[in-house]
Amino acid sequence: MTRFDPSFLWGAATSGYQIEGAVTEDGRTPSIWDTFSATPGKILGGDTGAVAADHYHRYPEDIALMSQLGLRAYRFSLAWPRIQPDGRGPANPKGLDFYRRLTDTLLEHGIQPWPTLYHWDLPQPLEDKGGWPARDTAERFAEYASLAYEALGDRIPAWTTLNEPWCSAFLGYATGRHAPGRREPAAAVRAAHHLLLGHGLAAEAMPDARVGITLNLTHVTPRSNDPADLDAARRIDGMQNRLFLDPLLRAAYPEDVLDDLGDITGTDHIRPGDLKTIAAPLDFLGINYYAPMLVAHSTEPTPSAYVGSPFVDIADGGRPKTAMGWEIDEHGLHDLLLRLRADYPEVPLYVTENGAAFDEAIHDTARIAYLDGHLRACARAITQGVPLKGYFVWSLLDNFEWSYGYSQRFGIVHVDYPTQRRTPKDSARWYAAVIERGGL
Ligand code: IFM
Repeated sequence: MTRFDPSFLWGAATSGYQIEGAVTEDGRTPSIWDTFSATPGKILGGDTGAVAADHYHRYPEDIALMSQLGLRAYRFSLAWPRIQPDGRGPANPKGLDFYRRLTDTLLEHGIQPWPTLYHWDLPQPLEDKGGWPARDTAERFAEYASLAYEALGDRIPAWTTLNEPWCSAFLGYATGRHAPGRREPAAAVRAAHHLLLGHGLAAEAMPDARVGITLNLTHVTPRSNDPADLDAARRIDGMQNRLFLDPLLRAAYPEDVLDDLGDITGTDHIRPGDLKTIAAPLDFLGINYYAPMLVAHSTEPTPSAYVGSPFVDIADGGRPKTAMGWEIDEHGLHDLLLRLRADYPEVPLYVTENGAAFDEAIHDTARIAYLDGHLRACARAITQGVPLKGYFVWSLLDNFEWSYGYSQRFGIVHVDYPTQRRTPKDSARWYAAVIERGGL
């Protein structure tokens, strides 16, 4: 049997806009995702998060389910527009009350609450003032963090500032695939910096808290040893991984990436002292891993999220794929974990998301195989000295998968949206057994 240490933290993850619904209740105001999903043509099928999995009302039932599955931790996100509806100023007591009830119920069931402060739902008034490309948003984020920390700090064992700032910056402001849907490469690069700065300022605003950040990282391989392919892979690794890891863990942006981006935006938005703020010691690093990337040089320019690197092609590695079209390769997770250990100062690691969408309803054997493979990859990395302390499956519930609407189901628990009935899939039962025996 592949065993994990008894202290290994077994969890599942969700996020606010993807499951809560109740978007106009108790003083919540629109976020950029409400605006974006109300814009025709942005979301498959015209879906929105207005009702989602109705978790805002059904959280007691959902927590009872988590308890039956034996989860030790639950990763969720706080909706900024519930807590601070204008994105500035005083907290909305009703918004905080919801998260107090949620965290208290989790604690009553012996489940650690792991909130993320920002999982993409920027209050619309802040986007109207410039969004993440504007430096002020980083300051506002720290103010919001301090309100959340003041209200909930006594019951939270670990805070995550941001989820996947790469997506917020480059899908939100470069490709426009995500809210707010802007296509402004230079703004995207500034957004990336201000997100990191917001992380650092928020950490400062939560003294004594255990604080980490979650990045969506990948393992990048060049398609060949041809110098052009090697350069393409360097660029993608730079934009996807090192643009975030280096400032956080080495207090410096990678020079080669700054060079790649030089013509796009320059570095004036990076002020003296910013990198010191960003690189304040992390209590943990969260890793969201789904798929590896095989990268090749392309002779034709292709617009993509990889601002400054148009001549790259994300190649098909020929492996089986999930319903999202993402290649399945657990070795990528193993190699990524070892790379983090080799290239960066040691910091406790958590896989804060890993999972897959498949077109299977309840008998989800493909998901079980995916999770089993990736957990084995984690176990191998741990035996090789990687300080991996926990794993959160994405996702607890089927939910609103952003621009794909409800067409993609990542949950280990099936949600029948018309009735909101929850049914644990085979993978949920399998995961519960893994947790109970502490291994595979
Ligand atoms: O659903 C998302 C989540 O919000 C962030 N990480 C990736 C997941 C699957 O696409």
